[in-house]
Amino acid sequence: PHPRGSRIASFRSHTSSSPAMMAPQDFQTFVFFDLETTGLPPDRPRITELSLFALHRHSLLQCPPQDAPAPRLPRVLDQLTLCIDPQQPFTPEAARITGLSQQDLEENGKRGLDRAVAQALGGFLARQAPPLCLVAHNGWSYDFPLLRTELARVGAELPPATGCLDTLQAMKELGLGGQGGYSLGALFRGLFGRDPDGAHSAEGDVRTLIAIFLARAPQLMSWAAGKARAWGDVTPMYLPTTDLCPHT
Ligand code: DCM
Ligand code: MG
Ligand code: MG
Repeated sequence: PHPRGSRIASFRSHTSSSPAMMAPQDFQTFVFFDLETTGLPPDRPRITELSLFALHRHSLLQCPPQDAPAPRLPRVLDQLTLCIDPQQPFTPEAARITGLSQQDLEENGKRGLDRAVAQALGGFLARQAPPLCLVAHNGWSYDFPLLRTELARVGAELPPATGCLDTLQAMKELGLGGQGGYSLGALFRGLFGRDPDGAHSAEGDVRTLIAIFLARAPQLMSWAAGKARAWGDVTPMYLPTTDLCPHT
């Protein structure tokens, strides 16, 4: 039933009412992910790096208490990290915080976000025990809409019933913020008393997100069971105006 890899028919919701909510369910796999990009939404950003770590609920619930200052990730996890030529310049701020540049990606022979990326992503997700929930910090406002835009560009889609959990939203609603607020860095500092490693690298941010999630796993997983949204209800960040021809 999953139209993986098929062309997108439309962006309409697959549910007729209550577009933000899915039927409550216990997700088996949580796929933590983060995107690095060329800029912020008004810049119509392109993806420059993506990282996904898939963890089964078994590991998320069995993980021993995290001892500051060295969070340990569960032993059993799958990960996929890719660098991507955005085919457009970075904003100065995006280049500064990520340490990437279009020239650097080009010189390393990186290719654009093509169908091979969509297929790798689809294959990675298909290996995980369903049902799946994607997890991203500020995901509803940034990572999910942008990934949908970029997949649309190459005529690819994810299964519409895939769950989407925004940990920024969840932590706010659950009142789980640190003293410095709800940013990834502030939440990590509140728990572990130091800055996270690898900030603004996709893999670094995912590792930080998992460390935070593990400290609150039962609460966040039950929040996800009732409040995750469906991938099919994610509105793309913007619609690509060019590059829609399947030349890749
Ligand atoms: N970003 C930006 N300017 C900021 C924060 C983020 O342009 N002040 C863009 C570039 C990052 C992307 O958002 O690659 C994702 O942010 P983060 O590294 O927090 O995941
Ligand atoms: Mg991010
Ligand atoms: Mg990041």
